[in-house]
Amino acid sequence: MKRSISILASLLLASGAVLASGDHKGHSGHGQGDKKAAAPAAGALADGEVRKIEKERGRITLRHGEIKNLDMPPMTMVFRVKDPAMLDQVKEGDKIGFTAEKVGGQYTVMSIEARK
Ligand SMILES: [Cu+2]
Repeated sequence: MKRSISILASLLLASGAVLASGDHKGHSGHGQGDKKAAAPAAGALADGEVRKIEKERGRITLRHGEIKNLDMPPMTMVFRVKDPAMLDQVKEGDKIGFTAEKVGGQYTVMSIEARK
């Protein structure tokens, strides 16, 4: 009895391994159609909270979470904004999702999405 159980277990393990590799293959084949896999870092929104807005200078101070594409840990800092008009969408204290890139050596907010 014990013996047949262990045979069954090894059969299950073997079929599990086959299933896992088949699944993996399927994923790499789907790569292009999967939006999240296609845009690993640049498209990911970072979390932020607006601390200060300086529209005339095109700047925003954010308390932000990790920014993966910039390899930046959470902190509060000043960003430039790509377009000062973006600052009309938000006010101090707002929670936002945003994307940032280093443009001309300066950290620049490229997009802002208000969060409720
Ligand atoms: Cu930062």
